[in-house]
Amino acid sequence: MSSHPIVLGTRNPGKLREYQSILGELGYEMVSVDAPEPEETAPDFEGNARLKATAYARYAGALTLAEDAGLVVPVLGGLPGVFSARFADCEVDPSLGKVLSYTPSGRPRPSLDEANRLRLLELLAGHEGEARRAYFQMVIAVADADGTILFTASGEAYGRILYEPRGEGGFGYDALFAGDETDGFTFAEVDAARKNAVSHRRKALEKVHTWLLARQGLLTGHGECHKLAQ
Ligand code: ITT
Repeated sequence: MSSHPIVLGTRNPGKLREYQSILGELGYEMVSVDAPEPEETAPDFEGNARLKATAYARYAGALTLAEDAGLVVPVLGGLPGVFSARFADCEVDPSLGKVLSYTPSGRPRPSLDEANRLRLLELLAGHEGEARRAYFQMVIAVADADGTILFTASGEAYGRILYEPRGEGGFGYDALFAGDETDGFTFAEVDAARKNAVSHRRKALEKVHTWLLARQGLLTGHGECHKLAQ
């Protein structure tokens, strides 16, 4: 299968690895871009995915994918949600599901990830059973070289939050997330291929793959894909 290069706008090496694996399997080659990190100012995943895709595409001058993702815990009013990557640097009111303030600590990603997991465990202390249900959500946006958004898609993965981390793989909250589709093993305990087969990222990327195929058909004049490509 021939390889099609696509730019991925992310500063997260964990995401890049997963894109390379999932889209690599489908015949695409992911190219990262060393652009300044856009500020994530939107209130929801879709808004942030759109603004990241636009910013990275303009920088790269090429078709670009970017996502915004996070862990949603209903008993915490949806937190950490769009604040997942920087949760430990936020002052929150979990009863309202609100972030009251955010002060960037500037710590490196691995220690921030660990602090994020600890913060989540602290907030869930005393919550049992169904109250520990959670899901990962991700929204991906595809932007054209000039930054115009061409397509968006979302994916979810459901599970529950454990009482302590398990496993060494993955990134972010994976060691705390026992997935329904990984038989209760955490996304950090199963190997990368098993996570990538059922993850929120996989589900959204399958929709992007369908869209890309439709677009290629449209560009080469084959197929009846005009509705998908709008
Ligand atoms: P970019 O914006 O540069 O892509 P980021 O890590 O800042 O990287 P997000 O703003 O989308 O990305 O935040 C996503 C956070 O949600 C991420 O840092 C993790 O804490 C968490 N997260 C998302 N997907 C995850 C996954 O598959 N496994 C574990 N944690 C995940």
